Amino acid sequence: MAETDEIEFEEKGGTGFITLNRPKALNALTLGMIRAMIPQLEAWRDDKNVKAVVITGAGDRAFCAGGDVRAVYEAGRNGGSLTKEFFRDEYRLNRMIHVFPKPYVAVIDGITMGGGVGLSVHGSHRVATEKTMLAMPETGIGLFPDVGGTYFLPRLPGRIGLFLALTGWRLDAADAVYCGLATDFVSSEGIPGLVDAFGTADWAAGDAEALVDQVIDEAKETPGPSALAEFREAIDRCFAAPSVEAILAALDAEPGDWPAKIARIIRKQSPTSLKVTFAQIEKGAALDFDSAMVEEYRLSQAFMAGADFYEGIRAVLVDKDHQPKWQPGDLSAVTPDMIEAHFSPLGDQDLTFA
Ligand code: QUE
Repeated sequence: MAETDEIEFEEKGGTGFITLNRPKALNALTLGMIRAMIPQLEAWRDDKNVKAVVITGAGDRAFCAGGDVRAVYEAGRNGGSLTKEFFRDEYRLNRMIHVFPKPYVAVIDGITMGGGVGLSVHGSHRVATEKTMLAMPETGIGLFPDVGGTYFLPRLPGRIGLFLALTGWRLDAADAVYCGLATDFVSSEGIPGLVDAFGTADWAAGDAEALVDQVIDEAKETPGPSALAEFREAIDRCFAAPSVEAILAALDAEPGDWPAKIARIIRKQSPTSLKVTFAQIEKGAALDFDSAMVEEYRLSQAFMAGADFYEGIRAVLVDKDHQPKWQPGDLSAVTPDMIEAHFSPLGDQDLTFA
């Protein structure tokens, strides 16, 4: 039994079911949920009677809206240890999903942001629905796209990863499948049937991976055309520029309403977040998964020591005025030394994997 009712685990017919159970908070991920999920995944990994894991969110709005950044914000203001512990254990959980040896199916039937992407994208299967709204919006709260973003964003097609990272652009199911962030589309109405099918599957029939593919294939539909695909050429052109400033100049020079809208969005984000994120995604292309997570932990601790995360959470989640006053307020004031300092090793505080 888990010690928290914020997350539920159930084993049924060879499948381990995880339910994120904070529907009023859009299933935002708490340290307690992370700490309950890690040993449960270890147990299911080692239990030969468990053939696959399925993770869903309770309620009808969200898979998972992100990490419980409000609690991290409170800890950071009060000298609490959650600023260290939350990211450490969250990234360890992301890695555990990445190396999980059995099918891991995330049903992203609703809002899936930040930490929610980290609970889904590293698994073998991500099922999107018409309610899916997927984003990495961290530059808008003075943070950076973590939970493995260092690894998965540079590996998306073309320059889409950097585009998502700098803008926090919201993807629908068709966009998410187009990018590869989702693997399949099933209508929301078909989800209960899909989940039931995992609980009643005949795993004796053979290979678990093949059976999971077959269960999903029987439920899947086509998500329709991706709106993002239409802007792919402009994204690849503009986001290939060699700096955040150069990307903005390229967007300003591009004809049409869409590039202007994208430039407006980027100009609202934290300048520090933008420049560190640009460097993060560039460096991440060459990093293996574990090195990417070690680097992310360094970044998380640098952001906890800065100002913009607290201002971002204040503006977006506490006061909800959506008028953050970033420090510095201009891209030109964020120097190369300031950016590089975010990547400094933490010595005996560096992230390790037990
Ligand atoms: C960026 C984010 C998050 C966000 C909004 C952003 C995030 C997050 C939440 C969130 C939303 C609703 C809740 C909650 C948290 O919002 O990570 O507890 O009820 O968790 O712009 O990264």
